[in-house]
Amino acid sequence: MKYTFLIALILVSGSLRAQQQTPVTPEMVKQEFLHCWNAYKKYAWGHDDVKPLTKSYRDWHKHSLLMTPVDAFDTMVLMGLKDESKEAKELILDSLSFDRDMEVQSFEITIRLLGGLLSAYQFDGDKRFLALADDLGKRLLPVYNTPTGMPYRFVNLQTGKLRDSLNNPAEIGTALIEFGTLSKLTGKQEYYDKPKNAMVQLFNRRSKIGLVGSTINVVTGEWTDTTSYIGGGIDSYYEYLLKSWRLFGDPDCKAMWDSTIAAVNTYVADDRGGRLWYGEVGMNSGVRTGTEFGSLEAFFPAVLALSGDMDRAQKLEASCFTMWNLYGIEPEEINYQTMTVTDSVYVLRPEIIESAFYLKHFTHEKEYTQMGETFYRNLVRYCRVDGGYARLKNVVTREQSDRQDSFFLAETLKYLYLLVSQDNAFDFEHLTFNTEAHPIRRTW
Ligand code: DMJ
Repeated sequence: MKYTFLIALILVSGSLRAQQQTPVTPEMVKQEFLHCWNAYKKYAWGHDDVKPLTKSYRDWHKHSLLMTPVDAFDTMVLMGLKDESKEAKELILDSLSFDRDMEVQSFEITIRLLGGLLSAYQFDGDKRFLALADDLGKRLLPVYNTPTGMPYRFVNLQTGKLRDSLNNPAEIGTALIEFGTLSKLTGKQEYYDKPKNAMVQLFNRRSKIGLVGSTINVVTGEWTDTTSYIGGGIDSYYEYLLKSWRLFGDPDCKAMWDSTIAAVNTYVADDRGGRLWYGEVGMNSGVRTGTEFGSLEAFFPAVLALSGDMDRAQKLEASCFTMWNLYGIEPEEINYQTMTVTDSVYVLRPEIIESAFYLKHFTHEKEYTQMGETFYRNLVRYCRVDGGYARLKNVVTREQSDRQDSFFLAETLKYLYLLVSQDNAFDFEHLTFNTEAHPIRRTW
């Protein structure tokens, strides 16, 4: 009896080890995507998101805007999931309407839906995707009607009523990839000019040392929070300066990026004991006010790599991976001075995986595929449930919560799939990903 137990134990631990060493394949990631899509179909069809624990659904507004199908469509195309992309396409074209009397957050709708519809159009060729994008663009455009040209945060899709003049750089400066593409595809110049002007207006309000703060009043143009950093609330402003140059070849964007990144690397970067981090500083003084860094900041190695700064990109991704490994899955935020967790949730974010994908693309180093294997295994282990993938309320206790954002299918699984795929599986050079991982091709 004793021996049988011992042998069983040896066999189980042997097979566990073998399992751990099995390479993670693109097919394995595809199966996880299908697991989520099938849960959406079963429990949330026609709604925005599936709720993975209660196996129900969540809508952002009083009418669904099909967040998950629109956000996930191009991932299906990239994964070669023909049946699934066909059913998502039918659902979108049959039932998505923006003629709704409801207020939406312009930033979220732009990156997820406008970006998703434009890449769907470019991949699929069906003009109805472009017509939907054009209709949405027209309804969002009133946000730019402010004295400064920087947008309000919320707009009613039917009435054009605006709300919330206190905005942040990310929500002000994250629209040119989507609206600029819409402009090129429809020939309507104002789609390019308004978001570009908003970026320029924001850049023009940088401090003497070249930094932006975190909250600005778009009516008066006054900063109401002068903390500068790279994380949520500013993050994709930096990303879009660089990527708009890459996608449109707009020299103003390149000049704004060059000056901004120099200031960020001078003041916000924090090299401590051989590790690179980016914390918080005052935008006017450059004096350090905080040493917090988190899962949103983990997008920065990708941007640094795309700009050609491989040294900082690799160093920063190594720091991000240390953060991930503190508890086997990354917390929302840590204090990198004390290496303690300051916000313990994990909301299925993609950024660290996105950065590993960019680094693997540029360096071809195995280290990044190996990181991908760790990400895959920990995600499956801690977040996978019958109804899809659940957020973690706490990365230390691993307690789950009932939400799966559409970016898990649009970004997290897409970047993971690309990370474990062959280097040449994807035409990286001719595509620019928006901040929600929707790949846009320069066809104009
Ligand atoms: C996504 O919606 C986008 O990547 C955005 O830029 C930041 N937050 C989420 C993912 O974490």
